[in-house]
Amino acid sequence: MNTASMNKSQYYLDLERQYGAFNYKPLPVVLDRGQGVFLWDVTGKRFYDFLSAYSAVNQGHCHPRIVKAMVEQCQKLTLTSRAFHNNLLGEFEKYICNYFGYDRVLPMNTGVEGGETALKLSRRWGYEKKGIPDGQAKIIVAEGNFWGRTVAAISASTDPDSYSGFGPYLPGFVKIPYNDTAALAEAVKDPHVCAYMVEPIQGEAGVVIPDVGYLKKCYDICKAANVLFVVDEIQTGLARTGKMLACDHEDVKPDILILGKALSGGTMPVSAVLTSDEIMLSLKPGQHGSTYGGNPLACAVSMEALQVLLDENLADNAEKMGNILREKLAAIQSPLIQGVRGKGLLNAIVIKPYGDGKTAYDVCLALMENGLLAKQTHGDIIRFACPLTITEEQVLECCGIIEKTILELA
Ligand code: IF1
Repeated sequence: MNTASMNKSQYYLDLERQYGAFNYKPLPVVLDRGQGVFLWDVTGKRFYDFLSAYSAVNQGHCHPRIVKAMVEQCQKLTLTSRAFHNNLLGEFEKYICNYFGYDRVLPMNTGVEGGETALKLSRRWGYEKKGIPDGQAKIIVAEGNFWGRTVAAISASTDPDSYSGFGPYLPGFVKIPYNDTAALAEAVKDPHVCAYMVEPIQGEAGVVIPDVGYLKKCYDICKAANVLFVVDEIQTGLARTGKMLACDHEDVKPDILILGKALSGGTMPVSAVLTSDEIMLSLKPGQHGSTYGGNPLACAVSMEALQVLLDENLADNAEKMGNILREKLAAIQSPLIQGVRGKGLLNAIVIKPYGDGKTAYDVCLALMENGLLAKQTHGDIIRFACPLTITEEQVLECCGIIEKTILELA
């Protein structure tokens, strides 16, 4: 970044340094515009977005249809709270339940609120339907899981960066290895277990893909043991992996489905928990909720964001573009790249530390200089997750940028 650019950006960086919390270490780029697969910084430099705000911008930045829906609803009614009805919540509920084939939906805002909702529904079902003694319900989670930053979510975490220094933790989580059906089969024998909550692909862990058939086996094990199969599709869902849901690759239908992120096309926090009458109707008035949950603005935006996924065949595009991306990345001849993996447009490369201890973060800095934004996770892994609207020509250009950057480094 040249001096002029750095000075313009520095003003913003300094404000954050002066007034903000340092709970992230962002790349030194200050963005002020996004459209489709592109982002621009305050100096006018254009970047390909290869993070999509952690898969929240599947439909591309500021998608015109989603923005239009938002602007129109914004001028009518944005929030009523659930103390009163409004003319959009029922329409949204019917639309999304038919879209994914579930009886009922409970709308929330952030993804972690979706996870918390699923956890409470699972426990309530465990007490009322499975007969687990009150207060004794356990939920199985996989090592390497990430479903947010609340005390419950970090209590389920096996990543010290997520949980250390925030105790005491919520009891009732049983941690088993990911991609290990034998461990699950053993864990579900505990009669106090009400659910297994799992990601179809572990995003934060570094795009960890389980064996083919893992989800189906987990489903069967849970069914046989009268344990709910709860799937967190907040990052893998909504066409990201080449199917509408990652579970669709194995024709598995979770008992409880959790959605978030791209549910609003990257415009505002919207999450949703979908399940059956039996499970959802265990919640009685006043037992769960949120000020903004199911607000009319979120309903209008989400219906449009979901319709765009279908109308633009974004799952098929993710499948096709992901295959091209992985093929090109795997062909890069460099000792830096230790591996390429992914499904659809949720991909990652594993970078071998190089030079004088340079890591994946340094590769991200170099990619940024060459006009592509991506972020490392867990030190040596760079996640590549561009908007699903990307064209073949753009994918090829991005592969050229990645290859050029990698070859320049070593
Ligand atoms: C951060 C990670 C990704 C998620 C899954 C639930 C949530 C997330 C599978 C919670 C959120 C975000 C959170 C953000 C960075 C990002 C992230 F690196 F943290 F883990 F994507 F991989 N389930 N993931 O991925 O949704 O409450 O954030 O809306 O906290 O650093 P949220």
